[in-house]
Amino acid sequence: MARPRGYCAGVDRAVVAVEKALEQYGAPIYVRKQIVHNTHVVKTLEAKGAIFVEETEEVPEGEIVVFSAHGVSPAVHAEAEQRGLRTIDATCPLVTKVHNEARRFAGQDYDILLIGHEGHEEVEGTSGEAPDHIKLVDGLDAVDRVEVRDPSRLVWLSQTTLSVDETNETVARLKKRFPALIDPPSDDICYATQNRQVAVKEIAEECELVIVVGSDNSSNSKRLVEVAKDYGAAAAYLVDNATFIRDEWLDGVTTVGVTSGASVPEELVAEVLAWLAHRGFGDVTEVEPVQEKMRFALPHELRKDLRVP
Ligand code: 0CH
Ligand code: SF4
Repeated sequence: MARPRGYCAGVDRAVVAVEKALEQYGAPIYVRKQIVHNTHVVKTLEAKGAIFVEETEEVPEGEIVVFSAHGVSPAVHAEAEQRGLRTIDATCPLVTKVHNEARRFAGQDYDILLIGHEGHEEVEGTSGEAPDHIKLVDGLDAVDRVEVRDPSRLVWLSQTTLSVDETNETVARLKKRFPALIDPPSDDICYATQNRQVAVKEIAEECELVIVVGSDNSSNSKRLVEVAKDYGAAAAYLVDNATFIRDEWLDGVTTVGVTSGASVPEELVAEVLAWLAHRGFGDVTEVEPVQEKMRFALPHELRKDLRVP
């Protein structure tokens, strides 16, 4: 077992924000996009009265809408205001930090090379802060294609949930092409993404199989599968829950590694452990190379209304 794994502070805050909003204001509470990229979390909140929508235009006027942990562009805030919606912004503070960096550098007329995955909600939100200044760099191959206005006034920023190693490679290649490229003031790949990668690296080499619990659309969970393979796991698979594990994956295996993405509730990991124990893999050791203690306060729009904040 790799530790840290599972919920990060930003996911915990976002999920609790929806739960508290349901308790405080009553159902329905609308949520724009999946609050975090986890099927089980979304289904559980739906059962409690949350309604997930793709865009704010689907939310009836005057209702409450929660923005997901991945963040939204200023245009989405403006649309919500225009429609008279009450908003609770569950954007992780570490995503907001990247938005602030983007605004600041764009204000100084830098072009910003944003390393991230095309179409990912976080990238759409961050890009929306300064669409004229931000160019997306999606992977190593995109480095040679990106066009900038002035190569002497360039900074790179990134999505918070990328592979640290792959991003370092992309930055190295960008710097070859643009020697004046400057680094962000602090890491954009967040502490939780980094720590989960450090922990899976520690166990990967000893494992013939690594099971990563997480949903298909979860960037940070998918990166854990890649990192496990890069660091010596013979095989690594992403599973939404224990029912997706196949018996044949255990053929010839003596040691299994288990971890989970930042949007994954621990109960899903417990079910995977039970599945493994049932098949003779009941002797569990936890490896914890980094200790995590981060916590974030709930969104202020909600805190002010809570009787016991
Ligand atoms: O890893 P991604 O960004 O796809 O999102 P997730 O699985 O919901 O994990 C939480 C990260 C939220 C924003 O950084
Ligand atoms: Fe925040 Fe990082 Fe968690 Fe994303 S993965 S919600 S940036 S702490």
